[in-house]
Amino acid sequence: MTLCLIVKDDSVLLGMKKRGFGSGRWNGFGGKLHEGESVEDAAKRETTEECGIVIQTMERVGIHEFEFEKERGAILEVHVFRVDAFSGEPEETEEMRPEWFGFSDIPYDTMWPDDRYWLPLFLAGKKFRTKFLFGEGDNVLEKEVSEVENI
Ligand code: 95L
Repeated sequence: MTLCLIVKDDSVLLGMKKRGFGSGRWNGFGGKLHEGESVEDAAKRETTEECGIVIQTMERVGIHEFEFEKERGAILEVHVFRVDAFSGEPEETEEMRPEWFGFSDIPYDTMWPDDRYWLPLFLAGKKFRTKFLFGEGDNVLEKEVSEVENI
């Protein structure tokens, strides 16, 4: 899976997910890979589908291993990209309502509960690897967050 965080000056673009997985939360953009598709292509495709932005350049800055207690053993691998050049203006779609948030104004209380542990590293320009185990209500039961030189 892919997760794109679009950065402009000291703000990041998040989307309020209107339906499906993660709805009611401010998410990054992205999703599952189609068959035969690279992670980069999937990241670009999903971002355009979800908010109209066309990615020009991006860098892979993190990788998450997410596991859910009710489905132990199945690891969801999520590649995180920082997007620093793009074209187009964010537009609302059936899936997402995009909005810019200043780095010091991130709505952690309305985001996936893991975000508060790694998004500060992202915003500081660091690279990272994480593992999270989620329980009931996507509570964080276990976490490992490390800053790395190379991803
Ligand atoms: N900005 N963060 C996200 O969009 C995000 C964060 N954590 C997650 C954990 C599990 C999952 F399935 C999805 C996400 C997720 N989209």
